[in-house]
Amino acid sequence: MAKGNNSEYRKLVDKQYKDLMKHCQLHMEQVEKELPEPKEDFNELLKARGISRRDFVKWTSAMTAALMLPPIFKPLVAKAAENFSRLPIIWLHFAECTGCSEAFLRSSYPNVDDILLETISLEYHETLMAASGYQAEQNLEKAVKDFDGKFICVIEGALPRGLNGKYLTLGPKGKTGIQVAKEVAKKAAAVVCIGSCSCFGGVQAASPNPTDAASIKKAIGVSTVNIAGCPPNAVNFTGTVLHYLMFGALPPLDSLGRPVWAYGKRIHDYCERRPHYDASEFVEEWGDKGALKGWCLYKVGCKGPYTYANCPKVRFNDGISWPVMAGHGCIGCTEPNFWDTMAPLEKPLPDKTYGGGEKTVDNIGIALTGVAVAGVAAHAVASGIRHKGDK
Ligand code: FSX
Ligand code: SF4
Ligand code: F3S
Repeated sequence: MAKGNNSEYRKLVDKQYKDLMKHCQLHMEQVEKELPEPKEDFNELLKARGISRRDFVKWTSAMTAALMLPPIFKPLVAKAAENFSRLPIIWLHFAECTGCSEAFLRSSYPNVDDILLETISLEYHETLMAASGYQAEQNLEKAVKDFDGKFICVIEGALPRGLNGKYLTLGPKGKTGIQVAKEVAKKAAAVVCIGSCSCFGGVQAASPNPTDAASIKKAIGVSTVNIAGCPPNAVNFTGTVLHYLMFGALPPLDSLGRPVWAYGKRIHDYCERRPHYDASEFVEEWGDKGALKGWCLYKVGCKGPYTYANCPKVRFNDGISWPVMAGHGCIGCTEPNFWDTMAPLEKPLPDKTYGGGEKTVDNIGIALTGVAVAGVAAHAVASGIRHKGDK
């Protein structure tokens, strides 16, 4: 490209980022006017938990980059973190193991993401709240009414559709999960599914699926943002909420409703064992010489070549490790129907799956990338975000 064209292009991009920043600043001013005051001062909380200003600045840089924003957005990411606890959240549980909430709540020492999750304004969360029975139901009804059109509905767990939804009933009035999900979702600004059960059906929907369990989208017909994983990484949830707070819009999603910033690449593309895959150095059985040397786990069933997620980049347990680093192959837990489609979990998929075996792994990746990218939704507005007063 000619030099002149380059500088024109640069000017255009700079202008677009400046406009986006302006939009973001105006939106956050509105958030500060419209949403309740934060219950605790975020900066005080960081200090009390021993997180230095330097650590927070480091976290801000990492989160800005993870959200695919240029560094000029760092102060805005920091501001959104300060406002995190203003956003009202109603957190519903259906057919699941509660591993997702557990994964979010348990950490050996607090980092910034943990503190964000601790301060989150949970208007209703069945596992954590003290209320039960009628009182719990009243709390839910009140929260939906008070924050109509402004709250985020977070859902863990699939919805059983068999017996007219009666495999799963809740509360003293014996409402089905489907009824509760419909009532709450229609008043929410956005529905965020946490974990592969609510995103895609998960283990409940695995064959033979006796309760006819399904994802929230399939069961009640709403658009959902899918933070996939069994359990998912807390960072993928906090980043998505920060994006919403900053822009009043959800981040771009792939064809399966997963935020592209977190699920846009394959495990296989980021994996630290990848050089061994390329050199055909494989673990052949558990505990062999290759296992001791940290070779590729493809032949003992790693499904990293078929799986979209950022696990190698963000890792789990305060960034300490992730499944492949710990020595087991990825089981594909961020993909739909992985219990059925990725089985057997400790063997490579048969050659006919995706049209080929080991030799065609990279072609599979290219084909899957095509599918994911083709479905990237234009932007948040198209993702079903609703503001009060919108029709
Ligand atoms: Fe499912 Fe989450 Fe796996 Fe468990 O709530 S995604 S079974 S970790 O707990 O829903
Ligand atoms: Fe890593 Fe698995 Fe790919 Fe091997 S097959 S490089 S272990 S993701
Ligand atoms: Fe799941 Fe594979 Fe990550 S099993 S946690 S997507 S490494």
